Amino acid sequence: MSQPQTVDLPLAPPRRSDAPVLAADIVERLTYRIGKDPRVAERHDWLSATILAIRDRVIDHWMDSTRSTYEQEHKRVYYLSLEFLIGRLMRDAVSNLGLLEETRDALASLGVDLDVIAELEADAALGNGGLGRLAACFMEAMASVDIPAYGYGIRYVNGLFRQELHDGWQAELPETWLADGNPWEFPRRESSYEVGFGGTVDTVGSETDGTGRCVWRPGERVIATAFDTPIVGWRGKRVNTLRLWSARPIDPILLDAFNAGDHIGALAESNRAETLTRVLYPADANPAGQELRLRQEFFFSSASLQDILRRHLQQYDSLTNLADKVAIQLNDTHPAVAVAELVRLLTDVHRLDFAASWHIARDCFGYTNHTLLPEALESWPIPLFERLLPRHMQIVYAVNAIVLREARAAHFDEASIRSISLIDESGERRVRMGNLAFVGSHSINGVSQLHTDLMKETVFANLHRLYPDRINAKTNGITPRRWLMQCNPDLFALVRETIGDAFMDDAAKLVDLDRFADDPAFVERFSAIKRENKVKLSNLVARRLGIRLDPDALFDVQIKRIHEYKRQMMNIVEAVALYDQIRSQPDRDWVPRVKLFAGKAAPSYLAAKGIIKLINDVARVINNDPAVRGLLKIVFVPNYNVSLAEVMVPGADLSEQISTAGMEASGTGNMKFALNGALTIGTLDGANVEIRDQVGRENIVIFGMTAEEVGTRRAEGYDPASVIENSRELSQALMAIESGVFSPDDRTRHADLIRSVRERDWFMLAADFDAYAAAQRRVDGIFADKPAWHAKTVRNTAHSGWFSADRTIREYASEIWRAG
Ligand code: HBZ
Repeated sequence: MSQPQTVDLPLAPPRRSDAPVLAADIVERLTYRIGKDPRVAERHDWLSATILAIRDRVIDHWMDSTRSTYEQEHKRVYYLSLEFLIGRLMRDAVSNLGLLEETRDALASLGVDLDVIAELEADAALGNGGLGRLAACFMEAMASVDIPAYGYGIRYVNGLFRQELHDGWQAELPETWLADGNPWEFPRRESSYEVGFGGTVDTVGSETDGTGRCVWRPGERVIATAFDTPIVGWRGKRVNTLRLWSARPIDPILLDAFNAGDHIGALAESNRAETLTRVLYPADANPAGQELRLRQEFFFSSASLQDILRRHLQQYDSLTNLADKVAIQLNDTHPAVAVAELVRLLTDVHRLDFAASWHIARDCFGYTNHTLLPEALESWPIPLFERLLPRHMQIVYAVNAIVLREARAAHFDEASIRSISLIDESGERRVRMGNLAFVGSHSINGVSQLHTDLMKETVFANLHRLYPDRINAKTNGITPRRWLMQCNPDLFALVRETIGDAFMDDAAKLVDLDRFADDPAFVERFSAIKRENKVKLSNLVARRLGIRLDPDALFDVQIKRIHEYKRQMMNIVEAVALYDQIRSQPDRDWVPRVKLFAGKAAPSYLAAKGIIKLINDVARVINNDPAVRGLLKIVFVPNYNVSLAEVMVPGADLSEQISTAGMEASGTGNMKFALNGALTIGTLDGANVEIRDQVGRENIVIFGMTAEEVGTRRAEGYDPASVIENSRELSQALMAIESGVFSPDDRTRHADLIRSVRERDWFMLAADFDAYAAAQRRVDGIFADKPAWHAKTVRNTAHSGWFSADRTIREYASEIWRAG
C-alpha cells in the first residue's frame, strides 16, 4: 500500500518537530489512562492511547468554541436525528487538526503504524443509510463553517447489524461498537433528565381543549444521560458537540423485591429502561411499527429539548427570545414529537400561554423530509400515542384544531382538509408525524430540487397550498474532507499540487482542474491514482472473499441499502443479459467489467434479501464459467459500512445511480463517486439531476424515464408483460433466472422475485431495461477510448465542488436557521 500523502496546513506552523511531544503524550496515556506497559501493549491499546492524546488536543478548541458562542450570544443550531452514521473518527479528527504527519511520525517512533491501528477503530454505525450519513457529514460541515451546533441522538449500544453472507443469504449479527470502550466519548452524568411515559393529565387552567396549562403525571420515568463526542471542523476552527442520550432507570434495582426473592422482577425496571437505547432500528423505508420505536423517539426528543431549554435559560433567563437564539432541525419525522413536547414544556412547565408557545415552537423548528415513499411516512395508532403520551395527544388535537380552522378560513374542501389533518381517519385512526412536523415548522425542506418539487405536488400538496412559503430545496452535500482528502489521499495530493490549496477551504475551486482534463501528463497521473485505488479495492476483495480482480477492468459499483426502488435487481439482470451475449458472441471486443455490489437489507424486507441471494447466485455461476474468460465478474462485498465505502468509492470507475425516477430523494453516494472521478450511469432522479447540471451532460450517462414519464406511464396502466415480450434480452435473462440456471440446487428459488417483475413491476425495471442496457454499452464504448474516458472522469472531480456539505450548510444557515 502506498503511504497517504502529507497534509501540511499552511495556517499551522510546521509541526513535525512536535512528533516527539505527541509520542510522549501517547505513552503517558497508555501508561496512566489505560494502565499498560508500552512493552506489552497491544495494537488496540495503542489505538486507545492515540485517540486519548488526540482528544486532549481537541479540548481547548472545544472549550473555546463553547465559550465564544456564549460570550457573543450566537444563535445555536440543534440537529435532532435518530441516526448518526459516523464511521471512524480518528483520521477525521487528526486530519482536520492538521496533525496527520505528526501522528504518523510519533507512532512510527514508537514502532507503531498509524494505518494499521486506524483500521482497528470501530465503525460507529448508529444509522441505516443516507439519512444517518447526511447527519454525520452535516456535523462535520457545521463545525467547518463555524456554526455553533449540537447534534442530538441516541447512544445505541448496538448499532446497525453486522451483515454476513451465509451461502449467499444475508445473516444479521449484533454490532458491538462499544465492546472495546469508546475513548472519544465523555459521559456527562451531570447532564441527566427525567423522561416520562404514560400516566395521567390534570388540567390546571380553565380551558379544556388542551390549550390550558396541565400537569402530566407520567406512570413511568427513565433517566436520560448525555455522552458527548467532540466533532472537529476543518482546520480545527471550531469543535462542536454530538450529544447522544443513554437511558438508565431511576432505581437500578428494587431492593425490596430483590430481598423478597423476586430477583428478576427487581431488575425489570432497569432492563426496561436500558432496552430503550439498546438497538438501532434497522428499518429503512418502513417505519418500525413497534412501541419501542415511539418510545425512543420521544425519549431523545424530550431529553434534547430539556437540555436546550436549560442551556438557554441559564444564559438568557427568559424563553420569549428562544427562537432568536435557537434553531432546531428535525432530521425527518423521527423527532417530530418534539413539536408537541416543546409546546408542552413551554406551556405546562414554563407557564407561557399556549398561543405563544405554539408560535415560538414554529419559529424554532425546521423539518427535513427524506422520502416520498408512502410506506415510509410515519404515523402512530391513536391508542398507542394516547397511552404513551397522553398530554402530547391533547396538544396534537389542539394544534390540529388551529390548522383545520385556518384551512376552513381559506375555503379548503373537505378532501383537502382530510389530507391536511394531523389525524388520519381513513382507517384505524393515526397521528401523522409528517403533518405534525410540517405544521410545527417554519421551513420544510426537500433534499434535492426534484424531490422538493415532488413534495409540493404530492404528499404535501395541500399543506403547501395552505402555507406556500414554507417548502424549500436544500440539495444534499458531503464532506470533502472525509470523501476526498482522507479516503483518497493520493488524488487529494495531486489536486493540491496542480491547482494549489484554495480548494481545501472552498471546494468550488476544484473547477480549476477542468483545464487539465485534456493535459496528457496530468491525466496520466490522475488515472494512475485511480488504478492504484482499484488495486487497493482488489486487495480488499481478495482478502475478504478470495476473488481475484483485474484492476484494468471497468469497476462498476453499486453500493447502498438494498431496496427495490434502487433497482439493484435491474443491474444484476443486465449482468445476466451481458453474460448471455458474451457466451453467444465470444469474439466481440468486450470491455472487461467487474460489477461490485454492497449493501444491507432490512431484516424484515424479504424481497431485498432475495435480491442479495440472487446477486450471489448469479455471481457464482458467472465467476466460475470458463467461457466468460474473466470478461465479467460479479462481487457482493459483505457488511457495507462507512469504512468500506471509503475504499470502494475511490476504486470505482462507474457509479450506479439507477433508481426509478421520482423515488430517490437525493442520494449522496452519487456525489462521493463523482468527486472521486467516477462516471455516473443514472436516471434523472434526486440529485443526479444536479450532478448532470454541474458536470455537464456529456460527462454523465443518463438513461430511462423521467419522473414525469413514470407518473404518466403508471396512470395509463403499465403492463410489464408486454414490455418484456418486446425485449429479447430482458425476456431471456428473466427466463434464465426463472428456470434455475443460477440456482440449480433450488430451481424455483427466484421465481417469486421474477413473477413480481412480470406481474406488477412497481419500480419499472422492465420499462427502463433496454435503455439501461444500451447505456451500459455506451459506457463500454467510452471506457475503451481512454483519453475520452479520463477527460470525463477529471471533469467529474472538477465540477463536484458544489456538492460540498459546506455549501449545503451555508444555505441552511442563511435561509432556514438565520445563524452563523
Ligand atoms: O436520505 C435517504 C434517501 O433515501 C436518500 O435519497 C437521501 O440522499 C438521504 C439523505 O437525504 N433516506 C434514508 O436514508 N432513510 C432512512 O434511512 C430511514 C431510516 C429510518 C426510517 C425511514 C427511513 O424509519
